[in-house]
Amino acid sequence: KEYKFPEGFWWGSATSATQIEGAASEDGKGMNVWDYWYKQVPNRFFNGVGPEVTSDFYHRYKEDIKLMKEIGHNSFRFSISWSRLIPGGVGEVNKKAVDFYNNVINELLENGIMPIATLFHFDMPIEMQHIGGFESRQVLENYKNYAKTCFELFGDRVKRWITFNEPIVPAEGGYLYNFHYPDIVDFKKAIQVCFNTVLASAMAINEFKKSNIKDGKIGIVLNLTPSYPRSNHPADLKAAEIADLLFNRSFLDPCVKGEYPEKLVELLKSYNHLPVYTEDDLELIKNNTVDYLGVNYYQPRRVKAKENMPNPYGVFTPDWFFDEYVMPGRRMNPYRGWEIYEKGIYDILINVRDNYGNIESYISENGMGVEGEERFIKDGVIQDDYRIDFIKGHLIWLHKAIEEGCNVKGYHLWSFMDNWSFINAYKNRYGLVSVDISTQKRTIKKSGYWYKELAKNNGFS
Ligand code: BGP
Repeated sequence: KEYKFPEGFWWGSATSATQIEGAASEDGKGMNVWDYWYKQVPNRFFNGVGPEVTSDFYHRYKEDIKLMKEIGHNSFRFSISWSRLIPGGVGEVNKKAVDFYNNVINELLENGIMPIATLFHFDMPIEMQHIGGFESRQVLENYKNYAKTCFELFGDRVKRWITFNEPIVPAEGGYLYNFHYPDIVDFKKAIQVCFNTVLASAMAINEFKKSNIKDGKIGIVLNLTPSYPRSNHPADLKAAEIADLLFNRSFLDPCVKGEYPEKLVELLKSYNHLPVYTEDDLELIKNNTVDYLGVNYYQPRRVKAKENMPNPYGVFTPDWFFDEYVMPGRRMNPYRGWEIYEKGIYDILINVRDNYGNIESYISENGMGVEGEERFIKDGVIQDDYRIDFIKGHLIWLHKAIEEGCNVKGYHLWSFMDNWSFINAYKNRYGLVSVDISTQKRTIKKSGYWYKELAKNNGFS
């Protein structure tokens, strides 16, 4: 069968500043939570490989953008580093950072690649985290001003903006499950941080509307994890519904529809865990929904009812409401450990079509992490057929969703090149282009050549 995609479909990839730029203490960049945390716990996740150099995009962006063009990209998502642009998070703009982002944007445009800029991809300036991060109203104001600065500086050329990448992840990682700084466990704070990031996103959107960017759109990128119940037993269904409310609808509803699901509000209220907010906050959220939605999809969530009553003296976390389970017969990515379930991408998009006004969307991340890819090198090229199969499998379902009327504009792979991961540094590789971190040499993988054909033919068969 031939899978053709709509004309003008965006074929590209996504990255983020901390994960590719390097130059973490060069040219006036301030410290962010990652630079700081790595110094505290260099071996906890990162195996002694920190964010100082990563894939050196800061110095090699020209060469990299040429490679993007070579492998057929017509669009590319990168993030602006707040701590590079405004060291310390507030105050003077760093001229060197402005030059760098101008160069990147201009280079992309000259190569016919549409830039999509993310304002925040997990990289809080450390000074801002030390005054409370997104728990603090002052930090929300500072984020808003940073966003405004970005629109003013780059909005004449960047027409696609993203307020946040996966905003739930810093809340989960930093306030519930110990994989981001500040590394605490506090469900109430996590909920407040979630609410405040939704609010911050609305504040940025409000600024965007006031700016004089013409023909621009602003959206958000959410990691949506369809929540599949083990069975149709009411207890399993309820568990899956709660997981969906907490992990998907807590962002999807306010960002797209401007309001929170009543069931979520009731649930949090009954546990005395509503965040602190004002009527004005709710108004602002209501009036500043996104123009489009980025969907990151890696794996589904398999949910069943709790088997054991949670310990009433234990710490209260979302795990009180459901258990995750291993679905018999599930397919795993053998090189990283996540379930592969391609239909998830279709289920997400049909849900967006039917329940979220079929808002314009695109797949902003999807990808396959692989440990030890060197073992697949033949004739100097990584023969990553598994990645090609992974992409194809998802594109077949994406194609079906589009055929059934879903308003999807593009597909971006995570990632353009191998990069530094927030939970395992360079262990798992995701790129279409490999990076040798000792020499910084780039080599296109087999998947990169395949992606080029995909983009050229606007589809595959
Ligand atoms: C997403 C993030 C990316 C990226 C990716 C891969 O959640 O938006 O920044 O890191 O996951 O995950 P990992 O690096 O943990 O394998």
